[in-house]
Amino acid sequence: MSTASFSLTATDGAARTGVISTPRGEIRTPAFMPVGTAATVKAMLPENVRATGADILLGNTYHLMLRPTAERIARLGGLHRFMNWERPILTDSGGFQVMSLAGLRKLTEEGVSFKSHIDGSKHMLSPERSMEIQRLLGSDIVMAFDECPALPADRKRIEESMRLSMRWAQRSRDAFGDRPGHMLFGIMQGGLERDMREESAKALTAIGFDGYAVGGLAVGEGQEAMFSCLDYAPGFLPQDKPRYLMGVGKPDDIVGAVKRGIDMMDCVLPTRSGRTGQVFTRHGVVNIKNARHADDPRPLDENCSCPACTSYSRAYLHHVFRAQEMISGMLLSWHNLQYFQDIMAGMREAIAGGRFAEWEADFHAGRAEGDI
Ligand code: PRF
Ligand code: ZN
Repeated sequence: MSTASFSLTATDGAARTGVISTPRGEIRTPAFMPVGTAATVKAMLPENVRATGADILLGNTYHLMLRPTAERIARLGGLHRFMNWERPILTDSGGFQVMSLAGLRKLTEEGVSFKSHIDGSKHMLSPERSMEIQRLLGSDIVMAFDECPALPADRKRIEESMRLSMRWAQRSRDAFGDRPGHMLFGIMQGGLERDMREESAKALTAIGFDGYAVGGLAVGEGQEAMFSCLDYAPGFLPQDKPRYLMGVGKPDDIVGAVKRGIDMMDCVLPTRSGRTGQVFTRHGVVNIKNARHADDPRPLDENCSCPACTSYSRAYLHHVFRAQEMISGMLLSWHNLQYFQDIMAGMREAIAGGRFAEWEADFHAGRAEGDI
């Protein structure tokens, strides 16, 4: 019987590096998970996502239950085979996407009913239904079903929502059952209230999960407030289990989160920005649509190993973006994913060598604030 486990290999200050072992492969941490919402990392072939260094992708219960449905994916052999990605997949549980995307929602103790943003059809999600969908998909890392209030929110709203999420966490644990080789992660809530974060962490650790997410951040509070929360929140969680910061972030958010003890992250930023012409480089953000790139024969980033940088000029990337050619989204998504994975690899190596502070100083040096 194969199982999944986490082992820490080194720490440097609060930063950690380690490996999550699953039957579908190892996840080196700190890990960045590219987002494959609709059973595809947009504009990328799975083998090319792997080539950037990704060990794991994120999928979404909400989108897949609506289209093409979890039952259809199960009949077709599960999400891994369906999308041709045989390595680990983490799936989000759906509640967060219902709140941000669905029309007409109704929240009760039982769960949430809502109308599809695609065709207006009626659906419901509960802890039990979310666990069933994530099992049908064949997810390796299943997320508990939670509710995440937008910030700012008053203390009373944060408290009630967090306690509901903790009751749902227990129901998620009960419904998930015992599935060797698959992990179930709990999700901490509690907004920016320190005592709520502590209460949430205690509730989750009492239930017992294979990993713990910090939810409810990057929802409008700003980087400074998020970092203040991350100065204490990871410390409330068990040392020996992975910690996942959901939906984060920009390169400097990711570095600041790892510095504070986060092991895993996901964000649409590298792929979404790739499709809108925003490119992340070690010198700062490049907007490829800017006219000053039109005659520029230089690569985007001379130090990057991706095809956009090794085989094309800024002038070409500017041209195909302006002409709305499909290759534009492909090349820029690839570059951004490569850049994010290079940051993760750099941090893993620096933490292992006890050089995280030097690495971080290097990362911040030579980065411009605005567009470059
Ligand atoms: N909960 C879940 N998914 C999420 C979040 C959350 O709080 C966030 C918050 N940044 C992103 N994705 N289930
Ligand atoms: Zn590149």
